[in-house]
Amino acid sequence: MRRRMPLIRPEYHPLDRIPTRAVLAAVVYGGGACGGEVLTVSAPIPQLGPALAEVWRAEGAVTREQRGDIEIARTGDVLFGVVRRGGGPTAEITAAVYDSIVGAVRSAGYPALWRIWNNVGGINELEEGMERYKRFSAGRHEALTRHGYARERFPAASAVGMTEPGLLVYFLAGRQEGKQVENPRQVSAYDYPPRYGPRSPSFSRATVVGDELIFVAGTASVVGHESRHAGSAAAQLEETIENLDATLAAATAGRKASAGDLTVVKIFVRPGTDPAPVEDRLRAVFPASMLLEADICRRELLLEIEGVAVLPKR
Ligand code: 3EB
Repeated sequence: MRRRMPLIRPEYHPLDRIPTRAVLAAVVYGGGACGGEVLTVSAPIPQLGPALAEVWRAEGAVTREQRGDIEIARTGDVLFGVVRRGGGPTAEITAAVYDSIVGAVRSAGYPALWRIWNNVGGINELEEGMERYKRFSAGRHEALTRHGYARERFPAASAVGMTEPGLLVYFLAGRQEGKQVENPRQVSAYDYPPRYGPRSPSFSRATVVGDELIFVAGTASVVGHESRHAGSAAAQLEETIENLDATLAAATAGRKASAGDLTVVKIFVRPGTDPAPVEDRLRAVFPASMLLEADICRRELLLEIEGVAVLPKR
């Protein structure tokens, strides 16, 4: 029995062997990407392990185009976009970037935002007395809600630092709506109290697309709305795995997916946190993962994990 190809399928490949056929786009972390046949995002986030590229495979002809400041590659079903902005007042540049994203996906006919990756330079630094992540959150909230993307339509997302200033955002959108999923162990990020910023973070814990693709947001050691296990990477890892399990269980009612079902797992470790004590556990749960070094949006969080589950079609 042949399994039908999902709308899109993410894979990791060694950096020097990125395929070019049936590829929508690729993301190279830590530098080394160059232009070419395939839309390739170079994300300035160092990898700690063997250099891998994230490759988004899709069937059908790929169209490449520019809409405003968004660079796009799309098939008939799925749109991958990327936008980069230098430094500037973070709330304002974030709102402008999100205005562009919404404008591009709507005008191209792929209005369903599935998954957004946000890389924010100096994410934990103060900008005029307020942490940059909070300013980013405010700008994102302002733009998304103004365009009618609110609460249940917020996409799964992640927001981590990068080694260059400014904002780098890449995303997947589609013609068909995804179903946003929350984690019963956590307060929805869009309901976080104001201590985490004047506007709560506008993202969902996961987006399920077509019953087979689950985009799991950046997940950390947060229970309710509070960070747990400050100072212990090992304890934060266990809490994070429980959160991934809970989100995947909620996303797959009855099918019982769990953290071990994730592919293209990215493990972000805060600079200065030694990954050695958690490496065995990471390898056991996430055998084919990418280990990266990046600031995470709350200072006390030492690691954050994300991934995509591709389930067999029913
Ligand atoms: C958390 O659970 C941890 O602002 O887009 C995770 C994933 C986190 C996405 C975002 C933030 C974001 O609140 C931080």
